[in-house]
Amino acid sequence: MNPEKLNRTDLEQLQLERLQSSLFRLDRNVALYHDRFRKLKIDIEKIRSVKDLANLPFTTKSDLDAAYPYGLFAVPLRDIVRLHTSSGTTGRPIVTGYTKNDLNHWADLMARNIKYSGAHEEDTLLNAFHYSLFTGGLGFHYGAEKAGLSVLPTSESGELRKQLAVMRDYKATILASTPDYAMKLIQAMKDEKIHAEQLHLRIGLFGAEPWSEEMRKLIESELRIKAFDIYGLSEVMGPGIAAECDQHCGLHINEDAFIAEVIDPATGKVLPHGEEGELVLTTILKEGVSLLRYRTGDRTKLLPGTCACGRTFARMARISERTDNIVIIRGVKIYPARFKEILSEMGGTLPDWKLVIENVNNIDEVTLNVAISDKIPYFDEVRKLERLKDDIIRHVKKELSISIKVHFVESAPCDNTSDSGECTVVDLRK
Ligand code: DLL
Repeated sequence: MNPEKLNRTDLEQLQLERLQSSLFRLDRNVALYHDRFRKLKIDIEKIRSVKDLANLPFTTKSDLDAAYPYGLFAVPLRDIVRLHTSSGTTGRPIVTGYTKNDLNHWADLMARNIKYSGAHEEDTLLNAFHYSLFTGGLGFHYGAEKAGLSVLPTSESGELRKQLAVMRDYKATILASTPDYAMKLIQAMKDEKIHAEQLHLRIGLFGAEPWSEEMRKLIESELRIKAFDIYGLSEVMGPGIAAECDQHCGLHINEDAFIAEVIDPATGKVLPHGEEGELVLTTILKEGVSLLRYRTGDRTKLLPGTCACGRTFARMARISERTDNIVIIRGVKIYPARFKEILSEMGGTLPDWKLVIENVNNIDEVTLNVAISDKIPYFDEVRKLERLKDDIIRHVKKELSISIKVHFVESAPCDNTSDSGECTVVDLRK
């Protein structure tokens, strides 16, 4: 049975069976869900159709945060074989765990999504997603191997020249990376006078951050490839939740593993296909950490109509933005409050600051403007200020894995400066 082409009735039957067993596991093994079902007087035996999902409670990022680190695990740690994390609402990450079965399913779903692009066993994929607690690196790695591709596990390296040499010499035909990293490689090609014809690329698989149609066209023409969007989030699994096929008419959701709903973020009401709102995902195959109606914070809509590729899985539009205040910089997800925490960790009274995120030549640039005042140590000594600047840059890099610029400015940089250090993030990319 190929679940990708099931008719709606059969697909919903498959989803219902998986949902029911997932609900029983959650009720039995996860205190948060067990207590919530009791409190809300929910009888999970009464879930008889996928539509009944709308009567069940949401899971939010704060639920995951409160359960740090293992409170939502549905199996004992001895059955967990891998852990990954994603950004939390506080300084603590969200931790997620996978059983052996989870890793097998994940690799299968990723292999499926990679093959949507036309990738096959003759292809060599250069994986420029970070190999780390982030799900991008290992998610693509095992998916590509399962699809029978040869994988170059380079990770996201700052040594762009070396990355390009590996790509060229080992004849990589597929690049997997954030769109931002692809733009950096394109810039490096210009600097090194490397032409797309000297490379062997034919496909690009991009995700982990929002990117536009305009950016797709640019990447496609500069690298002479076909570019595909892949979506996912670590709390739910990682990449491989939805991906574009060669029709490029939205991202097919892997509906044999996830049930997708789009809700009005203000009221929680389920919206019909075609209306934009917040994507909510329910996992129906996962064992380690299974989530019921998880509010992703991602804005999109489900697309009406069928896809010419013949797959019946529902399609969603590319993610337009977030419903919360998370900012995504080069694939790294950050709550603005983290900047405040980092600055306060550096000692002294909190300075007034403003974070400006710009897109310069399609590459994200981040500048922290800090007002010179007696709130910052050595505010009147240039040399020491320079050292402070370096310290902030280093500290942000260490804590958030992003490079920023720091500018000391004369006047208060914010409209809403206050003693609390609460200040604005100005995202000029929107
Ligand atoms: O970014 C997983 C991933 C890795 C997806 C590699 C695709 C490729 P997190 O770090 O947990 O996981 O971040 C998840 O990133 O909720 C979205 O806001 C954003 N995001 C992921 N993919 C896309 C995409 C990975 N294709 C968060 N377009 C999600 C727009 C995306 N935003």
